[in-house]
Amino acid sequence: MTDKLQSSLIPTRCGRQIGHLQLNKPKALNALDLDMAIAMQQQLDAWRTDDSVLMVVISGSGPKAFCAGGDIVSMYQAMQSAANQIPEFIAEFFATEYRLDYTIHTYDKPIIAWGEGIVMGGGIGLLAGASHRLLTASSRLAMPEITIGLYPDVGASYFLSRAPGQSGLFAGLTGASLNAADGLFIGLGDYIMANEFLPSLLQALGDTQWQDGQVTAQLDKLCERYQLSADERPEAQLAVHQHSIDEALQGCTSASEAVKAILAMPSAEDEWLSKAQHSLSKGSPITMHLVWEQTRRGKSLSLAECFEMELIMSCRCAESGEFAEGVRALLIDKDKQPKWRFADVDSVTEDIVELHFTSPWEQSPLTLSGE
Ligand code: QUE
Repeated sequence: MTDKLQSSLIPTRCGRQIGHLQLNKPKALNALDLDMAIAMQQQLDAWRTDDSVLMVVISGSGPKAFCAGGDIVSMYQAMQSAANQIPEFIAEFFATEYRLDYTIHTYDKPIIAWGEGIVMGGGIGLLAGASHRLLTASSRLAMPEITIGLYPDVGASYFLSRAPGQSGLFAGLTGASLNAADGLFIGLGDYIMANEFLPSLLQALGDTQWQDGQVTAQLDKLCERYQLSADERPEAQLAVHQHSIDEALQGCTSASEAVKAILAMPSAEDEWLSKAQHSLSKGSPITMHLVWEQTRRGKSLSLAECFEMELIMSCRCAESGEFAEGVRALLIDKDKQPKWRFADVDSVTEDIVELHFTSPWEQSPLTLSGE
């Protein structure tokens, strides 16, 4: 086990235990690297068959972030040393990450995800599949990959395509920042708690007399009891824009139309919408097409099929150079002036988009649908 992932067992009054996994790289906002993902998978696999473990809690170290995403700096280095190829490290990282996310979605014991602070990209992947997703007043959820020439992965093809109305397409295209109320609205959260409530929650979990066959019902009750009341919750931003988002995007038949429709929404004195439009306007034109296409295709795919599709898409983004250029501009050189491969959404050709959905392998490194 790596010290970047802390694993502990909390005793309960009934003699059983609660597994606690803590992402422990607070200076990097707990960004998930390959070692951490492997360690999490191993621990979840072990606890799955351990009858003494009732449930699992996943949290991040410190109040600032649950998890800000994947370790894109390591991925950048791998892409640098293998231009125009799919680096082995990239395929391994994404396959490991998506298998872990899928394990969380399909785990047969409750998993509590403590989504305090920043939850972006890969952090959303750890949150989305948990059975009890706790957000707080400080939660900031986003799928901002359009900024780095990637696209919303970690199962977003599944959950964004099933979000209310056109909100999933909007969130994926703009990387919009969502608070806890928005998180509940879009289906990425279940309860809103007070900031820094985690130690009290762990205490309450240990103090509970858990009954066989009643654990989930007892846990639901406990979360309900401690959630913030309606007047203590942050104000929803996405929900108040829902009508105009749906109106703008309804009837769009292409990525190009969708992008133009969002950019044409009136946003004077609307800071949230202006910011979302700005991120979209600076984002990767290839990503715009990928988001359109993944939310279209994702609707009729199973969760396992979405992860398998995303592994192909992510590896193609690494191969094309678009992903490396986005990371370079944001985190390496920090010039924030990415030189995207295409000038605008209309210049991206159909065959380029299609390539992102075409497997480079005879046999995929990730097969979940047959399991
Ligand atoms: C868009 C993104 C990511 C991002 C910033 C964006 C992302 C990601 C990180 C990140 C943050 C902190 C770290 C780190 C990575 O930032 O996916 O290693 O320490 O992982 O605008 O998609």
